[in-house]
Amino acid sequence: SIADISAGNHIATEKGEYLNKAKIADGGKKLRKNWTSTWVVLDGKKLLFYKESKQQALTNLKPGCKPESVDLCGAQIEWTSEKSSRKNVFQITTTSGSEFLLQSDKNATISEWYEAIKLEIESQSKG
Ligand code: I3S
Repeated sequence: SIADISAGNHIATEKGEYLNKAKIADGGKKLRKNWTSTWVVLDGKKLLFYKESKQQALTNLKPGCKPESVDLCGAQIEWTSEKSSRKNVFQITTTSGSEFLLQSDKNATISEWYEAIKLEIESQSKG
């Protein structure tokens, strides 16, 4: 789904949706897996994970309420059936050694996200 995100005079059309997210490594260090439902926005070269709800993410521009921002530049994306017993899981690995699993029970939803993120990563690598 597509969300229109308005920030002052700036209106950007971005892709936003709730996905299940688990961060499994940070800076190369493995983390204990903890799945959470997160509002995810694809913003060009960045993937944004909001802790708050969609509505808060769309309207809340208060300092200190910034989303976790993942740099997709040079990142890798791949489907995985080994990192989780859940279906429809793909993994993003960043150049800084962070690893994220994203999952949705809806096939169409997760495929859309996989393709969108993959396209973004590939468009960057062409310079
Ligand atoms: O790869 P794991 O350790 O089997 O992942 C499971 C754990 O994260 C588990 O939490 P606890 O370690 O607190 O039990 C989660 O509840 C499970 O959902 C994880 O497995 P799945 O297959 O759902 O990713």
